Amino acid sequence: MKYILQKSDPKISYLIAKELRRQEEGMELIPSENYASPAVLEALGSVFTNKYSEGYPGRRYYGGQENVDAIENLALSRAKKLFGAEHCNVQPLSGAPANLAVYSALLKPGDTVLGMDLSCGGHLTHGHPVTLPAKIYHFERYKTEEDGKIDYEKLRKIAKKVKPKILLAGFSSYTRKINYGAFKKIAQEVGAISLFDMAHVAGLVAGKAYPNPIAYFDIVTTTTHKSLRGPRGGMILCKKEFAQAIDKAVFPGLQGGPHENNIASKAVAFGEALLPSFRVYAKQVIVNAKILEKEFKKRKYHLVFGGTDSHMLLIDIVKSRGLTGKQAQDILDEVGITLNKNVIPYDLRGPMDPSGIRLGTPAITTRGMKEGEMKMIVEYIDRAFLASEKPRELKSIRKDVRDLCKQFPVYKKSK
Ligand code: DSN
Repeated sequence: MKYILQKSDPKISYLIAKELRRQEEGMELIPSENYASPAVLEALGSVFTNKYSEGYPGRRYYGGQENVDAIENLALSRAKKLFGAEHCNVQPLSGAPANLAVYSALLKPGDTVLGMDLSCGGHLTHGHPVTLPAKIYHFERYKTEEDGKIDYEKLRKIAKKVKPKILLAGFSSYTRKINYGAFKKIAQEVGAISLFDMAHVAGLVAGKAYPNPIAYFDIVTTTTHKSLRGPRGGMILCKKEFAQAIDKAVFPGLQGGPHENNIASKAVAFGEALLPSFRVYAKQVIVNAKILEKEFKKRKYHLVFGGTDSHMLLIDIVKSRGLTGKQAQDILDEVGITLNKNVIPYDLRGPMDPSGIRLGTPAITTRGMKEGEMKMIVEYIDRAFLASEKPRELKSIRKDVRDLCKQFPVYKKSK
């Protein structure tokens, strides 16, 4: 890639080049990360960043909107086609603002939301006490069982007891499929609005490799990066009856001028996700995750929730290798493998040094890695844990990782 910045701001240019090198030479296993295409990046860096466009297509507060409206309409129609949604809002700046917009559209302060506990795979924005929504609304939580499954009868009982206004499904470290039909039934039974946060699996849904939640939930939120491989951003899909409340909550409720450069970039990513090649990609993401599962199991690693149905694995690394999550993450950082420490259900350790590590396959699959490479990655990871006190061995694994990554260039191939 060529940077004009090289001359105008060499310090920033240097750091961008260094980050590009880190991404090219490192094995990216953080399950919420991916490599956006050069086309997605080009749209993101386009002149749409210069434009103010408060409002929605055809109803803006500033002039000069003919191109902005066309871009936003394209993003909306592509997103609706991709997921089969009745209504879409592409303006949320990211996943947290998208979820906050839904809460503020549908709830009064003090109203109850029933969502999954963070340690059992939920997400901070699903009502963790440290977040703003938790200070405004009342969050109740359901947990997973010892075997990693959700007990829907138990969930039904909790829902009947706490009478949520919103029944929330979705996760950031839960690795199993959930029963959409059961959620829908429970929501209907207790008169709740059903919400699914599909941020982690949106790309898999778009690629038809994972069940589509749209028909089951009143509202679906997502980020557009992660497995969907777009720019960093958020999106809300919903039934028509909620459209007006959602749109009002996003603007003017929570946000000002939408980031139309980001929306242009989302439109490009949705266009890419509509191509047949994206289906091949999404399928391979899951195939790769299943190979990781198999290889880790072969080496007697303890997989939380018993394994995976998606792109992501959660490993109890204390039980597996006697390391804490932070120790494991730090060792792998040394050899150029990036993943994240993560809490596990009923974790006795804190979030800064929990008992688990979380990893996934969206980014390495974008690079073109397949079954054979997955086996090598698990071998490198296991070797690194065994060699944690041996700097020379770690150095040699770092070289192996770099050599493998070099065979699967991300951006350099498009030179
Ligand atoms: N930070 C994201 C993740 O890693 O899952 C969720 O917001």
